[in-house]
Parts: sequence; C-alpha cells; structure tokens
Amino acid sequence: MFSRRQFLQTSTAVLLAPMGVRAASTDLVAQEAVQQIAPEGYPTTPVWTYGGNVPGLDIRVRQGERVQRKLVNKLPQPTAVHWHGIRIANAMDGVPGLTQDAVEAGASFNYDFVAPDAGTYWYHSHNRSMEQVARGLYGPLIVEEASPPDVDRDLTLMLDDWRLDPDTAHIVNDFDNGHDLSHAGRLGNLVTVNGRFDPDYPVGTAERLRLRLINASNARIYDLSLDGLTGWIVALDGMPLAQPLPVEGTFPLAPAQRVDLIVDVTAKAQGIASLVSVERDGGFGLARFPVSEGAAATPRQEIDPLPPNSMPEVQYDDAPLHRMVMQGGAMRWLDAAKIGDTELSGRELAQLGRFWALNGYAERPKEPFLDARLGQTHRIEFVNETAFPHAMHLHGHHFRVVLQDGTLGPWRDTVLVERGQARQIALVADNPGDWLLHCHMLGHAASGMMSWFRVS
Ligand SMILES: [Cu+2]
Repeated sequence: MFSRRQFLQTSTAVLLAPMGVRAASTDLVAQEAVQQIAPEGYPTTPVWTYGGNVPGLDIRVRQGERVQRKLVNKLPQPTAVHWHGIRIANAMDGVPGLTQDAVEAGASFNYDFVAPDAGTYWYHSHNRSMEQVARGLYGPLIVEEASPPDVDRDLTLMLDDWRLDPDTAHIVNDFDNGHDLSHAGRLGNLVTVNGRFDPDYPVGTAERLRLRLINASNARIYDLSLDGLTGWIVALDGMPLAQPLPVEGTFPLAPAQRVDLIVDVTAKAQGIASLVSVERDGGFGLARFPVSEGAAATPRQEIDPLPPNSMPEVQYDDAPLHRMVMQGGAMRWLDAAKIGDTELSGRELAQLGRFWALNGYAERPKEPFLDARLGQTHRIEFVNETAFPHAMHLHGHHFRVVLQDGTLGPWRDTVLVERGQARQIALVADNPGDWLLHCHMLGHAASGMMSWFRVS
C-alpha cells in the first residue's frame, strides 16, 4: 500500500515529468504545417515552420545565457538557421557555404551559442531564404534584461507580408520571378502580425506595454504609427537607445529591423488602440488592442533608458573608409558585373537572374570586401546608385550609423539606404570569423547583393 507520503512523492515525480519533455523540446523542428493566415472564411495556408506554427517557437533566454537548439530538418529542402543580430560565434551563424553546410532534408544540426546582448532578435532560414522565409521559416529570439523595465505586458509582434493566391490561400510559388528580383523585391497582398491577419491583443486603460516589433517580410518597408498608444522608442535592432525617443508621427521598419517601444494605452475603455501601417493611399491597421477598464494601472509619465549592452568604444575619426557601391536593378540596369573572375554583360546576368551588384560583383566574391584585424575600427559607406531602397545587414556585429553631421547615431545591425543616398557606418571588427554583408530584401540578396568581410 502507498502511504500518503509515498503518494505525494509519486505525484511530485509525475508533476515533474514535463521537465523531461521540456529538455527534449530543445529541438527546433523545421516542418510543414497548415495555418489560418488569410482572414477567417478563406482557406488555410500550407506553411513552413519552426515547431508547427508561424512565427516559430518563441525562444527566450536571459542575457548571457546559452541558446541550445537542435535544428531537425523535416522539410523537403536543405536549410540552416541564422540568429539575426546576435553577436554570435562564427560557426553558429547559420550561413551555408560560409559558416556551415546546409542541413540536408532528414538531417540535423546543433546550434549552441551565448546570447551576449539583451534585446529583441529573431531567427530565420538562411538557405534559399527568398523562398524559405516567405514560406514562414522565422521566429522570435528574445533576450531578457537582468532587470527588465516595469511594464504590464511584453508583446512580440512579428510583421510579415504574404503573397497568397486569393482563391486557394496558397503561397504563390513564383519566388524567382525576374520582375520582383529586379524591382522592390517580393511584395505580398496580405500583411500579418504573428502569422494572423488583423489580430487583437486585449489591454486595460493606462496599461504600459512593451511592444517588440520585428519585420520578417521579404522586402516590405513599413512606415508605422500608433493610434491610442503614446510612448517611446527604447531600442533599435535589439540595442537600447541612450535616450528613449518619443514616438511622433511615423517611424520606419525595414526588412529584418526591430524596434522596441514602451507605450501607454491612452485610448478609453471600450475603445480600440492600434498599430497602423501608413501607406500613401491611407494605410491599414496591423494589430488591434481592444481596451477594457484597467485594474490598478495609473498613467506613468517618465521612462528610463533600457540598461545598455556592453558595446565597444567606437573611435572612428581615423578609421579607414571602405566604399560599397550598390548597383543595378530596374531603371539602372547593370552594364556588366563579375561572377567569380568572369565578367558578364548585363544581358547575360539577367538570364542568370542576377540584376544587382555590390562593387561590381553580382555574387558573393571570393575575396572579402573588407579584411579586418581583430579589434580594428572601420567605416563603410554604402553608396546607393540604384533606384530602390536597400536594407544592408552585417552579420556578427552591430555598428554605429554615422549621422549627416558626422556624429554617431544608434547601434544597428541593419541600415536602410534610400535610393540615391550614401550612408556611413562605423564598425569595430571585434568578432573573429567570416561574416556576410548583404541586402535584406531577400530577392535582392539572391540576385546579386551579397558580400562578406573577414575579421582575424
Ligand atoms: Cu536590396
């Protein structure tokens, strides 16, 4: 017979059993699934996911902790995971052909790295990313501060832009059509937040929210605004701003970029606050926050900056300057560019689906764009000679944007360079390895805007 004590021990053991399950759940399974992406009433959409849902598994660690995930590839294509914005060990960066081999269908790969910086990051496929990210292979990676800010809710909102067949709701399988590649990239016909059309997040009056916005779209640049919410931008691309910036009017969010907001609900009870995408023709709501009478929340006025991450000192006055000229695309067609050692004409390149070039290369060149000694500071000037904006992303590092007046702007890992614009960044090359540098309009990357730098 069981004594009561034994029974309690036994039930404790049973209650603890899910811990074992939790250990096993460190698998990150890339798998097909079906999800209601289009509005209710439309059919469901076959998607590719990490863990059965878009966005993928919510990965959340404390600053300085290790992320250990075994990627199990149950997809019909090879894949790999890039941990966007993490100042990561090079071998874990997830770039096939540069830092690892693609993980074949049926195979697996152990990702194991430290997350050194608190903030809002994300992970996504870096193999055939133009297709795989568009099919849904992305998820949030949230690194919590040792002492997080005082908010009532902490919400991650991942924005995505889908191209669905309006009859079947299937993803339109035209990933490498030349028009998208040579123009603004793959723009969709349905925008979702967290894999849902027009979702709602109930809030209370005067509640304080932390909103972590992540743009997982292939190519869409959002101009965002708030309605019924008032507050501050507190971080960009994961990194805290030294001084929170009041949200006034619209703020841009290019592909792969993140913005953390701390906002107070100012809409009245029974009202609806919203996150809005402002377009030339008026725009549309992305997510709604139905407001009910809040419990004890009273309006708070002041806000402190988030605690800074441990970033290097940037002494950039004498730092060597490297120019990266962005070339090609519709209306500025390439005359010629190199693939390897071979110079091809614009026509030949177009036949290969290559419409863009970085410093004359329409593919990641053999030699690095920049060969930096460990710890050196460099400046890179992106010169956009094309007729389209591009979101330039460096792997393994954050950099400071150099502002027009020559002073240092925010830390970022992805900088938007408008058509005809030149933008300078200052980079402390303090993470050894071979790192990609590319446009995060994923069709542009696939059709030529891909380079790399070495730190050793
Ligand atoms: Cu681009």
